[in-house]
Amino acid sequence: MSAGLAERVKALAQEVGFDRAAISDAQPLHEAERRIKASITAGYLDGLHWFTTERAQRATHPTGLMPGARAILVLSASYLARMTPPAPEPGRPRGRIARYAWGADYHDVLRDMARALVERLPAVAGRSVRSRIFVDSSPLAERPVAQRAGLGWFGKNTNILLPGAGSWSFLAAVILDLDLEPDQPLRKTCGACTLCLQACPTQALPAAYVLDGPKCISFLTIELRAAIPRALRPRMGTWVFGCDDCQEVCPVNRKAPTARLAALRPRTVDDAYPELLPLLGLDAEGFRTRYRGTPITRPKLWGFQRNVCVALGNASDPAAVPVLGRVLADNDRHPLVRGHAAWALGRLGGGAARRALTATVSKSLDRTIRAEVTAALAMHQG
Ligand code: B12
Repeated sequence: MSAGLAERVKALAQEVGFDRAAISDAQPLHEAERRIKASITAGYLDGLHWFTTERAQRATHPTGLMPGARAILVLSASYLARMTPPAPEPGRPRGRIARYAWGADYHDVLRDMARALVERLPAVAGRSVRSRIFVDSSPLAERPVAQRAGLGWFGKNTNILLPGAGSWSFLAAVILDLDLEPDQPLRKTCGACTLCLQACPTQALPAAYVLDGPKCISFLTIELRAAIPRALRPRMGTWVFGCDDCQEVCPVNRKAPTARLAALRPRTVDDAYPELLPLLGLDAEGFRTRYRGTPITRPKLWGFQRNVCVALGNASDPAAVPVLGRVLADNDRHPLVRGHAAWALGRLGGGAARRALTATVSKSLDRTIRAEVTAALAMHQG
């Protein structure tokens, strides 16, 4: 077991751009396996069709992910950027994008750094090194392994909090066939603080360390490939991609320093607080051009515009009414975008919104759009 080699590997991680590095052994993560399987049973991972008990098993058994695994190098990179929201301007409502998606796609940025690290490992170890890189896309329970390596502790909002840096950090891991001295888990906890549990607008944190995924705004705006449940829409505020509500209230996060990786920073104010109405004008090509290389392409154009409609419903700006009316009437649009435009018209209220909704009643409409129009008209009456 080499402590000196562990320190040299961690120093290399910083040289290639990671902020922090810590080492875990490659033993199974039994506690995480139990908790993740309990989450699946409770329905907290519903909607993520790939998140099966088989995946939970694999994600918590590092030697199954790389035979011969001896240690796991766990890495972090801060994505905390600061951007002051522009003053509200009537007629130009804006939405919000979660901080982690303000800049380039972190999968690419962190994977490139991890590859650079792996390439230099043989020179540091004095022999060839077998390794496997994990940046979210492949199954490894990254948060539990980061906790075991002492990189941070589990916050009650389920995110890993790093001492002095909070949770505004991505995680990555490299399984290695090197014998490296493991670090010890931290003794820190969130104490009696429950601010994050109270702050979640959709009550997606039913208890400390438990996330009810199907209620999480991050899930609803990024992963859900269907209609957003109507009861949750009014609580989503103006988030159009991801959500930071449970992180923004965290006292540990208030003291965090900003990220050193320039690629993860926003270039313009619209990368963080996009003007909403122009987003409904994007076609597939315009969407790709604008968001290529960022995480925002994940929900596809229709999923993103579905979210934009909900945000417009919540933004209370009457300038949205004619635009939403045109979206609702447009046969070439995805039915879910049209349906959510109807909901937004119902939520905004007023004569013009009602006229836009009633104008569609006589038309032949997809069943799901018709149900949304009926529900939206009922909101006007209520
Ligand atoms: C699926 C997923 C999601 C789903 C979550 C579904 C769910 N119900 O968990 C959705 C889409 C909602 C999501 C949202 C977000 N995600 Co996400 N997500 C993942 C992913 C791919 C898997 C997470 C997972 O396995 N979830 C299943 C749950 C049950 O397991 P878990 O979270 O790992 O850990 C739980 C248990 O294992 C248990 N546990 C295990 N051992 C121990 C030990 C102790 C002592 C305790 C107390 C608890 C405990 O507690 C945890 C909470 O239940 C990871 C990447 C990865 N491969 O790990 C990123 C990841 C967790 N996400 C990340 C981020 C940044 C986010 C968002 C902040 C993005 C945003 N701003 O919108 C939000 C945060 C929402 C939140 N409060 O958690 C980061 C988190 C970084 C960090 N510092 O913690 C990760 C690690 C990606 C990365 N590589 O950086 N995400």
